[in-house]
Amino acid sequence: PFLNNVVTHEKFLTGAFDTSFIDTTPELFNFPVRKDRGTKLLSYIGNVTLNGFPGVEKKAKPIFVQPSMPKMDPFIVPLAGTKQILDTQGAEGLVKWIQAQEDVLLTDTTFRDAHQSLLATRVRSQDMFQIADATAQLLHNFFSLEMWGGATFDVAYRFLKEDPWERLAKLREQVPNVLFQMLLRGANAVGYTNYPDNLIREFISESAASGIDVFRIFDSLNWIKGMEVAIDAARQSGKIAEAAICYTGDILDDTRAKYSVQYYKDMARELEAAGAHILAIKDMAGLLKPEAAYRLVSELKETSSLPIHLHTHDTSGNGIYLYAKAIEAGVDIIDTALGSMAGLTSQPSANSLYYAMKGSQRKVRADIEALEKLSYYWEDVRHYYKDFESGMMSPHSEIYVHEMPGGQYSNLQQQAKAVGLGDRWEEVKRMYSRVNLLFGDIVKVTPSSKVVGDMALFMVQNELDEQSVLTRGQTIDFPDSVIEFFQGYLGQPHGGFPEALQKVVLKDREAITVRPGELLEPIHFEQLEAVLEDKLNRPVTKKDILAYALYPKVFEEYAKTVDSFGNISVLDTPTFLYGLKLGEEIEVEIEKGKTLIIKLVSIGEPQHDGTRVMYFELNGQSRELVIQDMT
Ligand code: 3PY
Ligand code: ZN
Repeated sequence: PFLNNVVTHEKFLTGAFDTSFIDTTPELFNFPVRKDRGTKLLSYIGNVTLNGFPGVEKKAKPIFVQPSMPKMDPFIVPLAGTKQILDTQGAEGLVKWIQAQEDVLLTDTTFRDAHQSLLATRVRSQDMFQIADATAQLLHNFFSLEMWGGATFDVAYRFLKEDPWERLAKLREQVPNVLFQMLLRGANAVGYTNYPDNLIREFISESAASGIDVFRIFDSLNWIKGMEVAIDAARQSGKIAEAAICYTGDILDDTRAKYSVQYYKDMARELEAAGAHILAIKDMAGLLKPEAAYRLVSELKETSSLPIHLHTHDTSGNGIYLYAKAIEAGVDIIDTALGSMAGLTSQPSANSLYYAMKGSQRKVRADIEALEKLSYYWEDVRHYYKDFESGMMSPHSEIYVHEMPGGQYSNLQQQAKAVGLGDRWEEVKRMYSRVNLLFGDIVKVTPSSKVVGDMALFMVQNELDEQSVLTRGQTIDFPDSVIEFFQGYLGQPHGGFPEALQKVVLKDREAITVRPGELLEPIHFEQLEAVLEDKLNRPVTKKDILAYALYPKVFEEYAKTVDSFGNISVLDTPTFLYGLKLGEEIEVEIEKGKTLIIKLVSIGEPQHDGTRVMYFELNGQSRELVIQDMT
């Protein structure tokens, strides 16, 4: 399907032809019109300079300080770490090693959840690559780096126009010593809908082969059946299956008996039986109060022999306090972010936790100097992404009431603005907790949290309350995500669906009670490969096919952008987001040892067709480009 010219044609290359073959095979002389890499980069820079970047206020490019880099000796090889334990002793060996540690071990979430929760997932690979060598040395004694999965996979393609697999591969090269961890949404993989089992298996196997060591697997309704395939696939790949219990409600509140300590203990037993190597308590909204953390960790320690890994968000400001209580109760591993990327909707700060626990019985395994050095770097880099900050300025104790996950808050706020409800945000938040109760008090985490958010917006927008939804429901067209949820396509909630509501939402549609993966047609990877090669007119990789299977439209859009602009992930972030100032010159390393020097010389007046000529210098040579001015 892709070009078959003299450079690629098998028969031509092997010489197995007589000269008539050349006359009868005209496609031998079809050559694609290819812009060179330099010109493609200039087109991107020209475009972003004139037209701006989506979600970034269009203004003169700010002056950013050069991020503070820890001074490292480039000849020092990072010390061996947990990665070497897994590689030499296998999953069981690693689990034994965790259990033998007296110290509290840390996971750093800076490369994933921290920026997903603070900066709408927008941190680019470049900013990670710059600090990765130093991270390998300075965090060598960490349990893991959470650096992939969750929303980072689709945001990389969708907004950053970069390949998440390349992020993984390059970081793996730079960080050979610490376990890499990803967040996997069970049967929803890194997406928002259930996928066929063979896609889940292939995705996990390819991720494992590309460098992921720990798969934190959860189901958005805590439905074990939705996690089993992924747990099995992670085990099959020789990696760590970390199965998560999503924490919701309040075990200390007797009026919320649905999510009791017993409920979590039963779940822990089932996850251990399903093959988990580690149990995660995934407190995705930050609802776990300090005393509850003590109680839950203690009880789970009694129930299960697995190590316990605790995750929270610091939205309420109580994060360090609850971690201290969990540490007292014997938790094994804790998720933190580097100081400057911590707090609020992100994870609690590793730096602060270090000091908080100093002098207590159990030590937090970290080097405070190392944490501070890395934190300075991220403090500077965070400025690049200012426009993606949520605007939350201080701890929000109301999180205990609305129960919205850390990563959802700013997203739903954006969604509310987009449908004209920006000034009714308080009402939307209250409605969010009312919808939760209307749905029967469900676990809320991607994608079930999105269903609750969609319904809350829908109800506020249409002036509906619980009563009118039920009485007038037959005449209401509910949002698609709500219909799919009540059809059982995200799985089954604990305690089942509220029947009366399910009836009015579904009308004459059928609901399923089996695992959606059992009903979905397996992906035919060869067929998909042919389709994708045809669309892109080039050979494709297994990774491309997997991304296309997960997000067909997003991947195609991404491929189109790469076709026009080349690999723009090589640009520094200020240039990527703002373009160049007049007279500014930058160096771009497009591959190891190959650097382009790019300068914006001047911008021509707008033409009658809405274009402008932009004058650059590329490695000292003048270049002119015609760019559409869309402002
Ligand atoms: C995700 O699924 O992306 C999450 O971070 C859930 O908490
Ligand atoms: Zn989280």
